[in-house]
Amino acid sequence: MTDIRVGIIMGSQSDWPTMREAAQILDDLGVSYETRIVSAHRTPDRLWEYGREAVARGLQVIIAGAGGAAHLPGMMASKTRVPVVGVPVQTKALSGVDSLYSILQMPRGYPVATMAIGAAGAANAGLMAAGILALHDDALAERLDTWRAELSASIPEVPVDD
Ligand code: RP5
Repeated sequence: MTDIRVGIIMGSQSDWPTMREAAQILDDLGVSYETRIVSAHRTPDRLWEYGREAVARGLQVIIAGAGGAAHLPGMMASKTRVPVVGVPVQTKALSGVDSLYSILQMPRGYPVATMAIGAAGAANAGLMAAGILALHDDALAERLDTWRAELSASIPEVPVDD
């Protein structure tokens, strides 16, 4: 058992600029996490082992980001009951719509909570993970409420010229 509560996994090093948005949110909110490159296609054994050990290691949420034929989140959801939050990474060829469709349309029984394409989706994955953990962590719930209130307060009421 580890005190790491969230696993941020991604199909490639090239996904990290997107997935670090999730890590940043978890840093801001004081949530412990680990980061790993786990590819459904290039390292299937690593994927299987990560999923097989996730519950025993104490992971409570897995954020999984991938692009293109983005099978990582769905395959991870098939291997563990730890909730999987999927992040479709934006691609050059199809702008991430390929990633989105690959992650979104799971068959009944193995859900993936699918976020928006790209950086906003990765940041929201961090917030989704924090919200899940906050259900049983009052201090985190307070930090998340403060984070949300600060974001809300930062939005101007009146638009200005550039
Ligand atoms: C996917 O293929 C990865 O998640 C990544 O988004 C995409 C491209 O990977 P690289 O060729 O950049 O390693 O498996």
